[in-house]
Amino acid sequence: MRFDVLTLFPQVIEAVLRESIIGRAWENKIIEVNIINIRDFSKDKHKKTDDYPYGGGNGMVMLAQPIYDAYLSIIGKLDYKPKVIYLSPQGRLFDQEKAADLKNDRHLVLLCGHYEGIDERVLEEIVDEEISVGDYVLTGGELPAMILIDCISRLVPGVLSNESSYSDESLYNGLLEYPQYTRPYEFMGKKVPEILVSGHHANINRWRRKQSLKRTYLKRPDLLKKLELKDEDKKLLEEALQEP
Ligand code: 4HQ
Repeated sequence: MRFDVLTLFPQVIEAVLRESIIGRAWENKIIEVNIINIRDFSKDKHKKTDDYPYGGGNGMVMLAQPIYDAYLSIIGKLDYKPKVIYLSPQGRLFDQEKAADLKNDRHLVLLCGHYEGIDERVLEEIVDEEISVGDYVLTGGELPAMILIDCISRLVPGVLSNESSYSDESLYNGLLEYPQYTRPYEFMGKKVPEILVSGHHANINRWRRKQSLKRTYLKRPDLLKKLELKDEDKKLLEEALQEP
């Protein structure tokens, strides 16, 4: 999986993605990340990357030319066209399903805007898809781009240490995660649920499934409505809701 990020803040992207699990995957070449500084493609003697909006109004608009040339510097070396994504509140909302879908693209170019936005003409020219990470306004597309990279990368085989670690977790199966416990056995007078120390794995799995169903029903009923529950799950959920 390869990501190219077009940004005015390359150090921000670099600093965040070099850390932790994604940083290790990058280091180990399980994923490839190229961070392209749009400013490097400015033809202006002051390295200007934005200008006042035609028609007036607040803020600045990013220039088309440096973005277009940065894009050409990527595709010039390729014999295929990577998917170009513009992070914007106008895009379709990003979710786990979209992440799984984008993983199949193998090469994504993520365009991060700042200020009031980007000259529409370069967007029309290079952008394949607009994606939003939520219905709120940010100062730039860098955080959204990193959300996509983080979320898609962890689906790439070898990025998470344990292959199965994403397959049984929250939202992958459309449900919320069951509660987790670690040592000590007792904290603030509260003991770990007895079943988890029983060593009976079939019962533990049943209990976890039940907790996932219950939590999803209580906290995110909207997620549950998207699923077609099997009879077994319906029974578990009914049981769960009768328990204190
Ligand atoms: N912005 N999801 C405005 C976002 C955003 C979002 C990024 C702010 C683009 C120009 N991007 N710039 N929400 O709020 O993706």
